[in-house]
Amino acid sequence: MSTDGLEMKRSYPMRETKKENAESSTGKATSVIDYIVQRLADEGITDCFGVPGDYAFPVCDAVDRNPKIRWVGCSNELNASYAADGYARVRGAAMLSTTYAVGELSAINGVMGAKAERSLVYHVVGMPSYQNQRLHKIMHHTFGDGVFGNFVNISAQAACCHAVIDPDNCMIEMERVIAEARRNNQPAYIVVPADYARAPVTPTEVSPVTLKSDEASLKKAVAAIAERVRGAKSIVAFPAFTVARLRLQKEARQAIEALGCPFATTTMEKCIIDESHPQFAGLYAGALSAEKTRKIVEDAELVLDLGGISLNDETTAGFSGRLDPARFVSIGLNDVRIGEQVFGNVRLPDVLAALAKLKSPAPPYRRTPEQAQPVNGKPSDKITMDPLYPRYAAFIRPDDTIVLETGSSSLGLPPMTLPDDVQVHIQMLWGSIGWATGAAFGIALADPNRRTILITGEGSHQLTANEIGNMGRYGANPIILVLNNDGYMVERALEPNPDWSYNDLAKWRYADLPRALGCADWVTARVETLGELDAAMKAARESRSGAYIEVIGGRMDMPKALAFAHTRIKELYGDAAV
Ligand SMILES: Cc1ncc(C[n+]2csc(CCOP(=O)(O)OP(=O)(O)O)c2C)c(N)n1
Ligand SMILES: [Mg+2]
Repeated sequence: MSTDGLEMKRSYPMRETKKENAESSTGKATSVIDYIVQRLADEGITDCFGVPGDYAFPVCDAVDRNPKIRWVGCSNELNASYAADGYARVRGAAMLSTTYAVGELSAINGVMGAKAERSLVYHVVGMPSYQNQRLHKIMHHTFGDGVFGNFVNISAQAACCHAVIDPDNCMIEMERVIAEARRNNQPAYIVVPADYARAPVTPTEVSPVTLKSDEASLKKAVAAIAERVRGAKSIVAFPAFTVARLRLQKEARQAIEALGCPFATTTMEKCIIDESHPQFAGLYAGALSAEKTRKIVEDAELVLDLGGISLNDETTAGFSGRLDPARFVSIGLNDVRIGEQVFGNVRLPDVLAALAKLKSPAPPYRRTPEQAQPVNGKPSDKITMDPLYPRYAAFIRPDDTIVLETGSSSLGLPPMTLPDDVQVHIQMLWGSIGWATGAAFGIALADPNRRTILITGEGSHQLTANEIGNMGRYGANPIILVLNNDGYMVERALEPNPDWSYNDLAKWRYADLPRALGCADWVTARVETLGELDAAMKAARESRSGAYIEVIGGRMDMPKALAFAHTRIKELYGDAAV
């Protein structure tokens, strides 16, 4: 995000701008909604994902006439929220626009996911006019009770801060929510009555907040970390997913290089630093980790958590690891915690910069490079998981962005070593299926210089597959790999009975979807053998437009990690499940 705008004082009204000519002025003072949209554009946002609606017309109009932001129409609000989440992960922040109640409520699951996984989405909602609210009119998209605040309270739960905008509070509230959203890197909910949206904004002098550490607190925190580092015979660092959200990968790498210690990642941080890095100790997933990785992590005297890793049931393979919280130094976005000591008001970038100046007495770690996983199988072989994931890994290139869906795919691909300069996005904590298809759209638009590769199961894909139409419409050219294994395999694996009817699906003709959804120039294929898969992947790579490959897998053919999860049903779901 550009921070230029944050340093200067703002004194408005600006002039209303027209899309055709950014400089032209109608002579009218800036409207509330033009101000809001421009202020978000100042944050570096160039696309607004959403679905229009009458209460939101002022928002949509303002986006349409603002020369800095493009309207990106989505098939529904859930997809739009996923797309905005994906876009924010790449660009630092995103804008989502939905209409009152029916729209915003449909978006809520996606915005909640962005909150859980710290992705900064500005959710801007248009609501019935202040006049009609004041008169308690019976309006559409309400319960017909003249009450207008009940959905605001719900949407606000999906954000870290919110503001109900009027002309007088607009400028102050915008600075407040932007500062708070950036502080937490979580969504902000901005709701504006339609008549207020069109009213002129009240000029107010505001100073945008710059997020800086408290110097004294930072000094103390760094001294305390340095002491722990000096006293530790072995250290392991965990760069957290938040490092990627704040785009601090370089700073985290520099800190790790200065310390010379090994670093590990959980699946949420897959490829956050190149996996060829000599200090990379491997993927940590509790008992599912390689033995060497597990020893480095679990035996380390000091665990440096850089950004707040999420040791949840998914990243730890059902809490199967042995991690002692007393050994942790936890560096969050805004504080540092060491045992019972908390240093508040210190920012992650400042702590990382200070760590890059520390030296550790622990012997520097250099890993022994391993062989890449071999690509096996004959062209005539049916596609099974063993040869599938090494093939995907060999197919992935530097500059690719991988979007991984929850399901068997999110267990199959992560153990593969991937090339340098690959980005991986996964929604592992919130885990809402369908996310990856929607997010892939936002991710593809956020950085068209990288090739977006979506890897999803067909069951998840059914939730949001209609977004493919908009991928074609807006010129995104992802490669989509859909594993069709005749149902919700991950669920079949997590239950004693794999044959419950609720894990079956309608049998779609997946490879026909792009054509039906308006992407007639996409490369499409339905593949059953390894040879067909190889040929289709080659064609996909060569295609300048999108590509869609339906990969036919076995109904119960699962990656190793999933078979392991099957043995930990009790830890995952409690005694009653077994
Ligand atoms: C919104 C939502 N609904 C339901 C679930 C529960 N769920 C988790 S994984 C999954 C099935 C995924 O199946 P599929 O995408 O076909 O992947 P597979 O494991 O078969 O490869 C379901 C239903 C969820 N996580 N999110
Ligand atoms: Mg499936």
